[in-house]
Amino acid sequence: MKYLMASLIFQHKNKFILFLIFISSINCKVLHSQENNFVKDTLPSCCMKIPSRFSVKHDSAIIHVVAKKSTEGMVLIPGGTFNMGGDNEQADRDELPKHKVVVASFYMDETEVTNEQFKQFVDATGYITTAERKPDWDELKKSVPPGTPKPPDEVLVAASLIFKVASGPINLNNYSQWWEWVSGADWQHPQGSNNSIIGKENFPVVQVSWDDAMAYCKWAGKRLPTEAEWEYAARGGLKDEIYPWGNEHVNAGKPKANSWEGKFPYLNERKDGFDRAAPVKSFLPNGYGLYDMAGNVWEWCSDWYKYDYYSELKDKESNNPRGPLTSFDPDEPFAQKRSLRGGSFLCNDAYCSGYRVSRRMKSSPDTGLEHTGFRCVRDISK
Ligand SMILES: [Ca+2]
Ligand SMILES: [Ca+2]
Repeated sequence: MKYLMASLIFQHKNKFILFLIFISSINCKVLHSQENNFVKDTLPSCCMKIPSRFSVKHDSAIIHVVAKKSTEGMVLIPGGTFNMGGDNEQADRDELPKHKVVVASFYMDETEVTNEQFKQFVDATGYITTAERKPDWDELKKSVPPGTPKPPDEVLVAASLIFKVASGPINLNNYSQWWEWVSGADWQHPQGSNNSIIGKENFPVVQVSWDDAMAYCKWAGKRLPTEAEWEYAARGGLKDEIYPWGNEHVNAGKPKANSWEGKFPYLNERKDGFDRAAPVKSFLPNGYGLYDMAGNVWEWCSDWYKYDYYSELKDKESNNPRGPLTSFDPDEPFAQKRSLRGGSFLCNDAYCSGYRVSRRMKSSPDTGLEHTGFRCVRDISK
């Protein structure tokens, strides 16, 4: 969501407040009025988006050190065939149509990558994450509408996006009301410079971009899962069910995932015990032994995001699909985006219902957020 660049005009102390009138209006009104063949109704997507940050030059290719290859902390996901895509009436257009997919066996991290694991990577490589680098206007302007003016230097600083609780009921079409661009926010300071991960070694690493996740995977001798692998694994061996544990609603019975109970984004009832991220393994695993495949933090996948990709795969059996060759999100047609899966501690039925196994999310590969992390996979043969 590169459009936010033109909209970052307010500064309060060290916090830059996202002022996304441009974005919100483009997403829900202008695009709608400019409707072309692929946009029939932008509203559902408008109600489940997450923001993106500024571009920086990528340097993940400099990672040469490779950790000792191991499947420790991973589980074997036995290959098979499944129906990929939406399982209930909450399914958005990008989850449809359901289509048959064959996935080969692979290993998958049983948890989201933790702060402790990511620290080992940074200590070994000296890697500097996207959020710790100053945004690069030359990169950024490639992804914004032509003619977008360069923002003032004071907003072109190392920063990232953190969640802020709203004071009361708000229009859920404007996520600038609960996302804030904060100087000093990064993986070691998920909520800004006054916040740290000390004592949270077993929490999922967040504020990491897709580029950061790819760099970690390269170091670890692993890779990011494809969307097909991720969804197949999330289903845990169940067939055509809504959640990793079956069809019982996320808020019914005992807590099954770290989500948002109550009224989003201003009243969190914390019935699951956590108002933000939780330590990994705080809830029961799915049938494959995978934790937090629903909720806690979103997880980057390797695929480009293209909203109508599934329509290319309908009525046939796809063998280990790797995603589309190009990205397209009609909500933000200038931005190239990667896919995210699984939902986060912010998910609820009123907004994204991201804890459903088929829910797809998207953001630009240089984006880090307080509710976004990743986990890795490894091929059997390696
Ligand atoms: Ca929670
Ligand atoms: Ca997760």
